[in-house]
Amino acid sequence: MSKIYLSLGTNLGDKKSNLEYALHLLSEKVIILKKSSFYETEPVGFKDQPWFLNMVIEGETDLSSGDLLYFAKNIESKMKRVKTIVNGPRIIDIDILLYDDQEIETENLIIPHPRMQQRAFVMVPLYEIASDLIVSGKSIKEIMESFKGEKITRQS
Ligand code: PH2
Ligand code: MG
Ligand code: MG
Repeated sequence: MSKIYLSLGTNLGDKKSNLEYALHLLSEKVIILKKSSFYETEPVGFKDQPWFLNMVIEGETDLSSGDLLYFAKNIESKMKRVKTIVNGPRIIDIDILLYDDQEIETENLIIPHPRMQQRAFVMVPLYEIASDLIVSGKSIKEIMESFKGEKITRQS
């Protein structure tokens, strides 16, 4: 079994149901050990779109990193994700953040996720469920110190 961290995000339709359905589909091949709260987050990258609902999970899986990517992409297709603009609106996005302590760089997968350290919508929920985690040699607290007010609120 490998320990994995995934980031989930959605900004179309019933966002909470989208996350819950994605978790349900993920649970077919991923044992979900921890779930962060849901976070309402300001869009990063492309501003003119609805706010996102984001969360992070910790899990275990027998899938290889490549198979996990394929499995996650399959869930996105099953949920009818349509690719429009880069960083644009989506019904569901499932990104692999970490896979054990591995550093992976293939044509379609880089782990640790190359942008995770810049994104409050990833690091804040990750801190909630794994405050002691070290990412590329840095504590999450250390990483979060460089954030500049990207708006994010935990849903009650
Ligand atoms: N995902 C992106 C780009 N921008 N912004 C927020 N707030 N949440 C996301 O999940 C997100 C984003 C690309 O995957
Ligand atoms: Mg993404
Ligand atoms: Mg993605």
